[in-house]
Formats: sequence, C-alpha cells, structure tokens
Amino acid sequence: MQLFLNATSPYARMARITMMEKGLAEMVTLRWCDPWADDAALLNANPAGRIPALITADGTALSESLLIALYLDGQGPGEPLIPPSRLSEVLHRVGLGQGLMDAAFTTVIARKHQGSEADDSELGQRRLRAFQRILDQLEQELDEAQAMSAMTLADIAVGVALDYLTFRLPEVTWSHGRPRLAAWHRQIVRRESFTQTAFG
Ligand SMILES: N[C@@H](CCC(=O)N[C@@H](CS)C(=O)NCC(=O)O)C(=O)O
Repeated sequence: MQLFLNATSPYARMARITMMEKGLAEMVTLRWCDPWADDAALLNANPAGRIPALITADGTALSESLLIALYLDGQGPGEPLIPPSRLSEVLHRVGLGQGLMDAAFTTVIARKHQGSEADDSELGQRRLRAFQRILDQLEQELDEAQAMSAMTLADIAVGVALDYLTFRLPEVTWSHGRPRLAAWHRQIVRRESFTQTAFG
C-alpha cells in the first residue's frame, strides 16, 4: 500500500497513526508530497489534490481520512479501532475530533490566504466559537482514566486535533481551564504512534 502525506496535515497524520496502531507500518510505503503543488502522483491518486490518499494493495485509490481509517481498521492485525460494542460512543467522539480539526485547519488556511482579518469575518467568528464549544464538551467527556482504556479512532482524531491546535494555533491555549482534557491528552500522546508522527 502507499500513503500520500506530508508532515503538517492533521488529516494525513490521523491516517498514519491509524496505520501504525493497526500494525500495518511495514506494509505501507509513505509517499511524502506537497498537496499545494499539484503533485502529479497525488493528483493521479486523488483528483481533489488532497492528502491523505491511500493506494490499497489491489491498486484502489482511497481519499478522505475517515474512509481511509475505516479501510485500514479492517485490514491490520491490531485491535479494532471502532469496536462494535462501542460504535456510537466512538463515532460520536470521532465527530468532535473531526469538527475541531476542520475548524482549526480552515482557520489556518483562511489566515494564510486572507490574512488574520479572516478571523473577524462571520465565518471566522463561527469557527472560533466552535473551538470553544467542542473543547468544553471534550472537557466534560474525557479524563485520564479514559485514556487508559483501549485505543480507538476517537482517541486518534481528538488527540491529533488537539496537537494541531498547539502546533498551528497556540494562542487558543486549549488546555487552559480544561485540566481533565489536558490530563487525557498527556497520556494519549505518549503512545509511539503519536511520538513518531509529531507535527513538524
Ligand atoms: N476532508 C479531508 C480533508 C483533507 C485536507 O483538506 N487535506 C489538506 C491538507 S491538511 C490538503 O491536502 N489540502 C490541499 C488542497 O485543499 O488543495 C480528509 O478528511 O481527508
């Protein structure tokens, strides 16, 4: 298999961590690329030009981080990342993680193309409020004990989204006033799949 990625995409990191947690690292070739440079191989794999993209062993091209994670979860020997007994709980929290990631990534891209005044627009303000609401909800739902239970796709999505906030939007100071979430995050990012894929 081949995974198209870069070192700063939260979506690509989510796919890569999923691959590692499923014990598939040896079976996947990492194809480092710049999605903003119309990389020909990436466009061939994903005409949308976005990472992550995965070429499966039978040559099928997959796009969208969650679909790639779903596929990988069905392939590797690792424990299920979406256990049927926890389906609704895991999907609920994957949604929170993905919502946080989308709001953060869109903020970063809007600032890059329109300057920091993008934050003052109606959409920018909505995104900033969304951060706070999602973070407050995660503070209610997660704690250190939760981080000790079996790893799921929700842990990957939320952990990567929080790391992305620290990496690109440190002024959000997501951990301030959220001690339970901060304790949860400290445990999750100790995993090898997180330390080996740190943003940079
Ligand atoms: N919904 C997509 C989002 C992927 C995405 O936006 N990736 C960014 C990098 S973080 C990208 O490749 N952007 C290039 C572009 O939009 O042209 C997913 O979950 O995979």
